[in-house]
Amino acid sequence: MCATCGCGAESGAPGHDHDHHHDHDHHHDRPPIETVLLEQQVLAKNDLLAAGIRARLDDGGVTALNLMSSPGAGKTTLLERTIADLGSTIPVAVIEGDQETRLDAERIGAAGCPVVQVNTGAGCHLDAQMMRDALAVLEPGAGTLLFVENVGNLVCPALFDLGEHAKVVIVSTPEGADKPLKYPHIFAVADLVIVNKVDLLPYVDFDLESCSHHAKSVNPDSELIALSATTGEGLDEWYRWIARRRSVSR
Ligand SMILES: Nc1nc2c(ncn2[C@@H]2O[C@H](COP(=O)(O)OP(=O)(O)OP(=O)(O)O)[C@@H](O)[C@H]2O)c(=O)[nH]1
Ligand SMILES: [Mg+2]
Repeated sequence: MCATCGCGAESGAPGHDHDHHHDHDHHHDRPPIETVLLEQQVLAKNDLLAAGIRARLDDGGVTALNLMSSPGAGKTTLLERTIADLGSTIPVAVIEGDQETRLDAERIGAAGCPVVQVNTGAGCHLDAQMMRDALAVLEPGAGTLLFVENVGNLVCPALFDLGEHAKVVIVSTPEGADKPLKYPHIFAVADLVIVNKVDLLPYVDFDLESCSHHAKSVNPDSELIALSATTGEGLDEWYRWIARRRSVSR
């Protein structure tokens, strides 16, 4: 199991090289403190790499947004819709993170957008090294709005800075309004919480006000937008939020 995020990935698993040169715990005589220090080192190394990526994106005039959610909350659907609506006026590019397959990259490519797929194997999140490798292939030009679709998971992606300018957490109405309370770490680092699938509100037990209240209780600075990536309801507010982020990072 990966000691950094506890995700179950083996040390050295494809896409999950956290520099695991340690042996694991009780089989050896190492004091537990060493594991803690190693975790700190892995995250510190990631943060350093991420800071370099952010500086290069700033220099290149690229605004990067990291989309995170549980599997199936609607990240790719929202991206397809956003590319269709903004792609003719803004250069958009996407880095797709999934454990396996190129399915999401194919959907984004079909929407007419440059895309790189990163497969993390047993890993449960993207990290700054993967982001750097993907950027070397993608080479986004000045003014690009770069979306990163993280691996579907509300836990580990919270830990890893990718050098993005903002983190967006999507929760969809069938998942329940309690998600900010149950997965507080990811909501604590979110700049924006999107409640997706509001078209299903008549059919599911989801209280938008409680979700908003829970999100604010975990992170008073986060904003919240309710929308439907399929019907288009609420998308205008999402596009206004993107425009504000682009003007801030420029
Ligand atoms: N009713 C409804 N369904 C939606 C909406 N957005 C996405 N879906 C559906 O939800 C399912 C999952 O959507 P995806 O966009 O693939 O979700 P994802 O977050 O990218 O999933 P992973 O990449 O596997 O983590 C698909 O069947 C979508 O059609 C929405 O606003 N309303
Ligand atoms: Mg997806």
